[in-house]
Amino acid sequence: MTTSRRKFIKISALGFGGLATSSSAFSLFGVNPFLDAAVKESIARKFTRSATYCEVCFWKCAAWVYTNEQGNIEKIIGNEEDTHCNGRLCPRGTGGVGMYTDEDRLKTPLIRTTIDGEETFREASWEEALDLIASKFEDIKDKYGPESFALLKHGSPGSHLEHLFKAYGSDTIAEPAYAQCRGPRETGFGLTFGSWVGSPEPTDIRDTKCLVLIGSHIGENMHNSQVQEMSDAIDNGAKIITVDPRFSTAASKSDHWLAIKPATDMALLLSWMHVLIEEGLYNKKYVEQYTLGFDQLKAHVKTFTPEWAYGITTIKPDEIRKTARIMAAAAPSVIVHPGRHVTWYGDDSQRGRAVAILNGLLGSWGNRGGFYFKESLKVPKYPHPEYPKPKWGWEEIGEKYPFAQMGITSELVKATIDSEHNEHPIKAWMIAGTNLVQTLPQREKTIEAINALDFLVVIDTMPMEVTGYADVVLPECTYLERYDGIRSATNRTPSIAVRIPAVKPKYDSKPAWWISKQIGERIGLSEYFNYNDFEEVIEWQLNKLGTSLEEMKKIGVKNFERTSGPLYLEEGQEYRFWTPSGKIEFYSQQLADKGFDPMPVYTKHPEPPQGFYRLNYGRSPMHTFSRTINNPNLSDLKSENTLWVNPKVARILGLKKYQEVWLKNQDGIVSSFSIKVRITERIRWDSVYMYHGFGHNNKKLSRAFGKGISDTELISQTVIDPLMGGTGLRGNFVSILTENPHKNSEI
Ligand SMILES: Nc1nc2c(c(=O)[nH]1)N[C@H]1C(S)=C(S)[C@@H](COP(=O)(O)OP(=O)(O)OC[C@H]3O[C@@H](n4cnc5c(=O)[nH]c(N)nc54)[C@H](O)[C@@H]3O)O[C@H]1N2
Ligand SMILES: Nc1nc2c(c(=O)[nH]1)N[C@H]1C(S)=C(S)[C@@H](COP(=O)(O)OP(=O)(O)OC[C@H]3O[C@@H](n4cnc5c(=O)[nH]c(N)nc54)[C@H](O)[C@@H]3O)O[C@H]1N2
Ligand code: SF4
Ligand SMILES: [Mo]
Repeated sequence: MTTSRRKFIKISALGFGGLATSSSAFSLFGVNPFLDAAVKESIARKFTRSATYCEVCFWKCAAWVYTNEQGNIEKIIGNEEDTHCNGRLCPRGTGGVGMYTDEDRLKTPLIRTTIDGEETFREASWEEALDLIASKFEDIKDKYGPESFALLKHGSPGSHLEHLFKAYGSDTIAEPAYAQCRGPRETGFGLTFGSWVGSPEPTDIRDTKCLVLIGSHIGENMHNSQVQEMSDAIDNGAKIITVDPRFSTAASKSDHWLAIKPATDMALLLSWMHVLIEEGLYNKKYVEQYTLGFDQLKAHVKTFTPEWAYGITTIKPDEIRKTARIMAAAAPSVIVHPGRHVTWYGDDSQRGRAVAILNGLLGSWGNRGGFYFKESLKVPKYPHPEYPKPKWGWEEIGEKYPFAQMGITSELVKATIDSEHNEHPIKAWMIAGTNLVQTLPQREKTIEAINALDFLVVIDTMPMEVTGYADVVLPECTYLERYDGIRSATNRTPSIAVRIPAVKPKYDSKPAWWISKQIGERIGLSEYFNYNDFEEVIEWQLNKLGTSLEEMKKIGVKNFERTSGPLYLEEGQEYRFWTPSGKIEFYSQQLADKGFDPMPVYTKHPEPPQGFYRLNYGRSPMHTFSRTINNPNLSDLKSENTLWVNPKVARILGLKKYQEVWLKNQDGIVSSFSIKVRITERIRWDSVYMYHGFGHNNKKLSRAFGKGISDTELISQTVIDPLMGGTGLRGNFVSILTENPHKNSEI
């Protein structure tokens, strides 16, 4: 069985970097060609290796960068001691060197200027650009207060700039990795178990007997150790149940693929609970000892029979019963995966609750093969004066979402547009490491907000869409050219990893820590940046952790013993969860008190109108969002996305394989570019599917410009999660145009 599953992914294009074929179920992972000791030795002679952790996505695998005698980067390979990668990087991580070599990179600071009535950028010195930014920090503070300067960020540069903003007096900070990504599951699991899921998810996939994936498309979603563990679990005979309207890679490796009708997962989850309870299959001892509200839950799900769910989800009652029994048989070594990008339909925190409750019924939290108790090391804070207390921050902005735990990007956007009439006016943004134009739904709102700003500074490595809107653009050097904060990993065992520059910054680019310090010093915050080089900060922190920079340069990763106790609950162990009741809360009084459903309910979501298809999207295994599409190594592997169309739809519309089409959404928004049709049974007839991140419209991206369609530009409708403010992105519908709608216009 495993052999035929293995065959499914045929990746032939992994030519660069000397990747060999993998023996794992997911053949996308390169076997590390350096594992052989002899090869290792020869490398040691010719190459210098520097420790880093990868910034191509946010899994942060620890790696070694090999530079040759000329100082050029030859290879990046995984650090064998690292729990995030076990010595193997995903194709994106191996191709990370392309971030460094990309000749389209931002090369100098740029300042917006007007020449002959036309707005353009002119090159500037760091001195001039930083002086200008510093003066804007002062202006905003004098006129409105520091709170009116917002930071929108993602990834490593974010933490350096967060320090600057907090020292300056602003906590108006947000990132799309919350309200457009995993926020709702954190709220759902937080309300149920009292703890966030966090990253990496503490899913004990390695030892599981049954893995249930609700949407999450591990294998295309290339979060490294998770893919590796899933592959091992398959080899060890674990049952895989995948719920996805699309035949994903994970579905192809599953024992049960439930091809659910989109937007109906809640009905399936409730029905699974019904079966577990009615058939007495739930984990009785666990439920008795650790949970609260079982009787209410039992009454609540009484009518949610598989027959009821069949009418909603199109999944046969038999299949629902059978899969519930498989989970119960594996329990507690079973994982109903929390998912990660979960901002789908607006009731996402409640779907997160349903997933959490199901895990509670099965007793998987705190048990081998379910969810382990994670542990990480606290990196001591480098000494600095206390931050001033802002008068307001992200919590006060916009609509109130009582269970939001981080800044909500979309509320920040709204508050910026309306800043004239707002008691919390947002007048300036700094954007670092997030391409908001390709990332936030309702693009016209993002642009409206940008237009309403007094000042916008963007810190990026590439001339991405968002840089085009800036008043000042600052080129950051890539992760391969800089120090960054210590990576403290949350895992079965704690570990730390360091990022040491492997090469000198190309062009006139600089690291974010340096940018923060330079701005800080210009605005009277020198005492918050009491070091000459970030190396000193790391050295100080590493000494406190009982190691040194010298040691870490040699080993890259240091693993520590656990100190918080065992990975799992002992049989019958007393345990207090971090919820108000100390129990796993099936019934949530916190929700009831705030006027929300205390237990999840199914609500019907809109369906595609006649002639329209639901816009479904996901991850390209070879890319990370929009950030790698121009990467010379990775664009070679996948240069454009395609539109997955069911053969039935192709027949009705007369579409041919690879035909070029355009899309128009329910609000009349037409895609800027075309996309080629891929006719496949793997997508339902009511939806179309594409990889996210393509369709770049900045001409400065020589490889990525105009390649494929951006799903983001077609997402003009969102449904907001009333618990935490996440934006549900999957309620948009498109029609397929076969004639070029831009024939008479120029883009
Ligand atoms: N290669 C690669 N890997 C990545 C990333 C990347 O950019 N590239 N990004 C990382 C990040 S930040 C995140 S958040 C994760 C996201 O990865 P996941 O959390 O796995 O993302 P999802 O959106 O849950 O999964 C997309 C899948 O949901 C299915 N789907 C669509 N609608 C429905 C529905 O109504 N019901 C169900 N059950 N399924 C549905 C789609 O068909 C698709 O297969 O990926 C991470 N991994
Ligand atoms: N339509 C749609 N929207 C989505 C999603 C989707 O699937 N579809 N996914 C959502 C999810 S799950 C997430 S997490 C978000 C992610 O969205 P973003 O955080 O915006 O991710 P990217 O698109 O990769 O943009 C990252 C930016 O950082 C820049 N960058 C890369 N490395 C560095 C660096 O070292 N320093 C600096 N300063 N900049 C750097 C890149 O050039 C790029 O401009 O998007 C969300 N939005
Ligand atoms: S999963 Fe891949 S891209 Fe992400 S950090 Fe690891 S190697 Fe880099
Ligand atoms: Mo994400």
